[in-house]
Amino acid sequence: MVIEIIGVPMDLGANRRGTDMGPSAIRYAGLSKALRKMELEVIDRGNIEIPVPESIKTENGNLHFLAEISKACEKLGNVVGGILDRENFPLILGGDHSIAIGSIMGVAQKIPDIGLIWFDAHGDFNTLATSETGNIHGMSLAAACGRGCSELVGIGGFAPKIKEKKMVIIGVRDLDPEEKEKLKRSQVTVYSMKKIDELGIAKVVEEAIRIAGRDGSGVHVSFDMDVVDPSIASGVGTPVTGGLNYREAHLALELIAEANILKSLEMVEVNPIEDKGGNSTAKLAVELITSALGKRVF
Ligand code: HAR
Ligand code: MN
Ligand code: MN
Repeated sequence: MVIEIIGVPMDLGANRRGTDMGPSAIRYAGLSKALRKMELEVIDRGNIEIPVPESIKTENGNLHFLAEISKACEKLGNVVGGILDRENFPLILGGDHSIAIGSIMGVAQKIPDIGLIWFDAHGDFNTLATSETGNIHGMSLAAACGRGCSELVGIGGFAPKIKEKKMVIIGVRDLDPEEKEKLKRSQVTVYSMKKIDELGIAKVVEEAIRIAGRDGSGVHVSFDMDVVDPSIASGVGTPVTGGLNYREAHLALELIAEANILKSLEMVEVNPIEDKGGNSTAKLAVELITSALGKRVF
């Protein structure tokens, strides 16, 4: 399998700087080397060009940096589509989670009926009407469902990108009040941390694979590093206590690898500025990527 890496140094969708350095941090943590050690072929396509926030003069008041994010997502979607056309595997490095709109555009364009497994402490199910921040990284899953403003929803010229019935969120523990209600009324399947505590991560992921992977069209995994507990992943933009532990995070991705359903993967929200342990969050991201791509101890 040939892995094509594409970095998206995006922080326009979040309220603090730093996730723009995520792709560098993950590369610096030894990503290519780790993948080549697994005998995977790796092509690094570099980064999508993203404007620096301080250089943007007129900013959309309600949806922060809407025009710039839409444009970047469209570009990313086309790059991801190209990787799939070459029958290679897209590995997308974020960047804040707004980039998922672009990743999903690219995958859904090439693989109709793709499923989605979304690991996150958050729901990212806001729209302008419900968001308390105006930050687009809190709206990207909703946009992929066809919910929200037309600029985001219509990226790539089609909507919804994926059917809600084939979307699963794992690890949620921080939802805004209206976001929660909207998510409850949707057809997205949500496994909160409470559910993981009750059922165990293996059972939850097994169910997620069944739901997102039904009809055999494969899944895209969008992995927000803040799903992992901040005690081992401090370098994220919006940490929330009570997340996945080290083995739960690995096992989730190991089970997905074993199921042979993974069509593309993105790792987002690594913010090395916030990291309390050197570059430990990016290092964990590299390890988790190897698990998702099939690294086996035995
Ligand atoms: N729900 C909040 C908002 O809409 C927090 C956004 C989430 N932050 C993320 N995304 N890292 O998962 O602004
Ligand atoms: Mn997120
Ligand atoms: Mn999050």
